[in-house]
Amino acid sequence: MNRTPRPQEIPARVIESFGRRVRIEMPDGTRCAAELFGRRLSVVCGDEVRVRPSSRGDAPRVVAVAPRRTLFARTDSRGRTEPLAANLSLLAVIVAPQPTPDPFVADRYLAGAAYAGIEAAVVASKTDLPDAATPPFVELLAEYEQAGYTVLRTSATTGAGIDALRGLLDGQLAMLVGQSGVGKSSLTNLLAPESGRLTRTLSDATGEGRHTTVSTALFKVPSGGELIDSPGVRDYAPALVDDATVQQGWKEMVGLAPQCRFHNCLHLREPGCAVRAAVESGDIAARRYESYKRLLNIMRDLAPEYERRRP
Ligand SMILES: Nc1nc2c(ncn2[C@@H]2O[C@H](COP(=O)(O)OP(=O)(O)OP(=O)(O)O)[C@@H](O)[C@H]2O)c(=O)[nH]1
Ligand SMILES: [Mg+2]
Ligand SMILES: [Zn+2]
Repeated sequence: MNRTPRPQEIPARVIESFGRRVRIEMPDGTRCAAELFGRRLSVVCGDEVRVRPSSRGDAPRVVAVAPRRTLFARTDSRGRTEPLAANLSLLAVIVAPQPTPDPFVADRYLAGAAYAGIEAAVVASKTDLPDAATPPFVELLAEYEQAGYTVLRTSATTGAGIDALRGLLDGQLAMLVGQSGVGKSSLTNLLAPESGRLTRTLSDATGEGRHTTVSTALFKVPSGGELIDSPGVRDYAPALVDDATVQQGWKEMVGLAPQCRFHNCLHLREPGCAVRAAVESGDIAARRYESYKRLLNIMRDLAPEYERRRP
């Protein structure tokens, strides 16, 4: 019998994902579209996979996913977890003076990274804009520094801070996240010139983002490291965690919690709370504390949604 041998499975990496559409990179560096084998297989950008090479010209098939070192996800409005990227080591939360920043989105991204065991940093973009020097934005960045996060100030237009950003990304698999229009793709094009990401070119009178980027895609940074550009969001909620874990997403609270009178203090109305004392003395920014309470409420609201949907 003259049977064609079954083609061998080879390792590859998912470098772009858009729903169930994926692109992969083969060990020899070639990149192509791939199909997912089986309905239950779910992969995201950054996944290490095994593929069955194409035969007769059809697309290679992803047949298996390697265990993930980290999985960054979000919760949708129905309490379901949606994976966004795999194997990240760093989440770069981009905040810009325009469009109008929503600090709660940035806070929740920082929290989501912590819950997933991923380092996080704040990257201010568009520092060339006059609004970057006005109080709301300056204070926002100061809050993150006070909380203990690395804060870089950059501009894709002038190139300011880009070397520092390269330094931050070196050796990392980092994803750039943030509201639509903050300049994620502009930074990606600067850091990884091969990427050729589409950025919004027309001036937008409202200053609101327009969701230019639709896919999540990974690129090598020639100076070291890799980055993933992702679609901008209006909102973000981390994958569900229990009440006691929510505070882990606030760097400035983690060190203080052991000083609370009750070991299971949620820093709400409990007596002898070290976190609330720090808020009162100004050591913890009041806005950050409000943001913590908001996420605690969001998690409590979303959990029943999820429970209700369970079979
Ligand atoms: N002044 C100034 N404008 C910038 C800078 N970086 C980006 N922009 C502008 O901001 C707009 C949005 O930039 P994008 O890079 O498309 O933003 P994005 O975060 O990728 O947006 P989404 O893909 O929709 O999430 C574009 O009009 C850019 O030209 C900057 O450093 N300074
Ligand atoms: Mg973009
Ligand atoms: Zn407390």
